[in-house]
Amino acid sequence: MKVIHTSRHLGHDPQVEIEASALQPAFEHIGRAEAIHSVLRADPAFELLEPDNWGTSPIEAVHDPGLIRFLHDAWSEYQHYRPSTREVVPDVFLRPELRAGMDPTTEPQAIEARLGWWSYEVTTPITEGTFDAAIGAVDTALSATNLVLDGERAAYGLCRPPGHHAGTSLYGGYCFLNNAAIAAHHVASTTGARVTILDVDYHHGNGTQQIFYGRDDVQYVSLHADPVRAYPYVTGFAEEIGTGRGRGTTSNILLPADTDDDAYLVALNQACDLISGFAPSLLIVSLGLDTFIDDPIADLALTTEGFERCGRVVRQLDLPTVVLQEGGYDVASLGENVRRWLMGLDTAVSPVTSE
Ligand code: SP5
Ligand code: ZN
Repeated sequence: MKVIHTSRHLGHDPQVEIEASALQPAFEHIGRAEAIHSVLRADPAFELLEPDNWGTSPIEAVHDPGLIRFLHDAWSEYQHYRPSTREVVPDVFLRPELRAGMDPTTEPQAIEARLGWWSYEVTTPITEGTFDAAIGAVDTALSATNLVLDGERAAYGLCRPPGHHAGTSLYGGYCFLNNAAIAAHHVASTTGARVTILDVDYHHGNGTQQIFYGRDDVQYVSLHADPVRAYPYVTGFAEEIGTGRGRGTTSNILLPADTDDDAYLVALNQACDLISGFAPSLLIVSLGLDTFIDDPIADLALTTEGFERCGRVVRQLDLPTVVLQEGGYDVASLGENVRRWLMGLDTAVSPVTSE
């Protein structure tokens, strides 16, 4: 299987995170992608390739140009405000309720205010090379997608930073630009094909859902921890099914704490039935491995063998498939978990006995 990877992700280098009200080492860090890269590089079944440069127009087709401009400027502009700041984070959130009953306002000028205009939380810092890394992750997604459009049955994009929490005009949840959404829109808009995004990250992909909520050409199916207990808390409920012409093209399947391999596979088969019903021409998988039993910020109980079974279930859809990396924070197992998921998907990678 062909794998797209770029070292540009090294520019995004957060070191600390406030989690559960305490300052801790960052969960989303360089070592994650390095771990996946070193496992795949060591297996001759995978061929590693660099992404092409796609420029900003596929990004502007999905995101507010103001968000892209802000991400481009933020780190260097913040240096004028506070020189030598390593990781730039908002300390104020400009919620619309601040102007309740008044006219809505536009993006403020001060950099410390613009942070709180475009972001919704504090765990997604901007470091010196974050913008280049985020662009590299989009290029990775588009290049992997292009391999599949050119006839590969499957390809994997080792995207970092991840993307599924980033919305049209919003970044957060370790995500800046929505790699999977940009790839899906690129396919739908350039080929007219119907596309499904299957999101198996532990967390609901609020950004991806928001971007396609009113559209009927891109289906969004997500399996995730029940937002009653899990981040992002306000999206991902079962009754969210899309709106207008998009009604019925969003599906959320909620998982209880401690869901194991067998229970997860039941839910994944349900998701696959919904995908078969939509009959897309291409599948994009938002692959998060934070459903793993040892993940430090999650509470499901999938195993490494379970991930290979998941890949096999998705293979039965028999669709051209682009797999894009999202979350997964148990770095010791992350590379092997990705490898086994991809082995399950691709018979060419490792012959799998029939079910
Ligand atoms: C791409 C992705 O997986 N983003 C996830 C962002 C989650 N950030 C907030 C995590 C809060 C975790 N707190 C749960 C406490 C369990 N110890
Ligand atoms: Zn996640």
